[in-house]
Amino acid sequence: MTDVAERAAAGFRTRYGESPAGRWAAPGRVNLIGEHTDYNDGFVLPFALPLRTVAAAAGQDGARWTVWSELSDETVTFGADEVAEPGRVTGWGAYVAGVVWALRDAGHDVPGARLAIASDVPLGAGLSSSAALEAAVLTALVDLGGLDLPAGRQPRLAQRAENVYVGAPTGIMDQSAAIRCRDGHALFLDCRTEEVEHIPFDLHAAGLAMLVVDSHAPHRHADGEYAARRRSCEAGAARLGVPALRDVGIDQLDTALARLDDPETRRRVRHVVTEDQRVLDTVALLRAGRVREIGPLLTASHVSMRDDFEITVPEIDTAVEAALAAGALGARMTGGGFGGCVLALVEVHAAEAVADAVTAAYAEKGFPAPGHVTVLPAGGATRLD
Ligand code: GAF
Repeated sequence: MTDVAERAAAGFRTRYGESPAGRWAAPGRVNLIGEHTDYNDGFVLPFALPLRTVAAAAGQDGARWTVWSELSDETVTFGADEVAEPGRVTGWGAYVAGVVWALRDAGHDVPGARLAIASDVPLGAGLSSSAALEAAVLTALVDLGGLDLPAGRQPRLAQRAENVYVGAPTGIMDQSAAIRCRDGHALFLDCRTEEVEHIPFDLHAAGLAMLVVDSHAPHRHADGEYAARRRSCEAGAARLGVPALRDVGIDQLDTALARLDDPETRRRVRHVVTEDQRVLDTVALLRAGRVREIGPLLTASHVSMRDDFEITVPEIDTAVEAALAAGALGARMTGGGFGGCVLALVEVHAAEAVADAVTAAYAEKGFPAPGHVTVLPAGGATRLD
């Protein structure tokens, strides 16, 4: 297939009869570790994928936005009325309208624009295609309008587009990854302060590879279950009298759990508190250059998601178990859960064998074949030309 940036430019030329003023790219992400910790004010450690969404764009007069996407080969047009309040544009166009709405709501004078979108980030695989779209559009509009919005403030705005305009109650991880990640590094993000540290993550030098297995599991009730997990965490924090579960340290966990009568809330709290600690432990190992030692933390994260947070599904657990049995150093589901992808940290020479073992385990259980790819950490949103 043609390069994604070329497809965006070609789409722009076909749709609008001229060349774009520029092209902006933003990546999908995987989360190395730190799941469902972002909306608990905790820690996450995602890295950007070399799969990107590209917006080819140019200004147009007035408060008018026209967006074509190669995915549906549809054009969506909206104006000031549709971005006056959330929810007026629906479907994929809502992510674009949401960005315009959030910028205007924050007081920015958003330029009218024509956009053409192309993407290599698969939809529905838990690789954050929505944040990639938001980030590509946001950076395009910021540049076209010369808006005063530094990269550090962009994720919160893109998150508002998703939370308020689209109506999905996500945390800030995905938008931060799409905007702030750096090539060759994982992004250590404190979701309360939004401080970041770029942690070198040189798999190649360590003789390792990161295998991403797409479970191809249908997302079963993912939206409702995500919101339910969020409510449980908030209930747990309220019961413990802290602003967020991030405020419960690992050394206070046992005392905190003893104060919670509801076993389900106890399990949810235990996941978040231990997961925050696993992020900190992973960061410490990576800072010390001990990359292969993070494997057990990845696997422990998976067990916690499976048993305490209860967000895995049979296809995902099968992939993790098969990867570990075939020699992966660690494996875990990545992303919001109920489907999506599994990460397996493997020796470079073992990547194919581990992928084959997962495929064989799927066949044995009668699941549709999984997809797989090995990835290296890539950079965040950027202007291409
Ligand atoms: C989804 C959300 F969008 C993120 O904010 C995060 O909560 C993640 O699930 C779970 O870690 O990707």
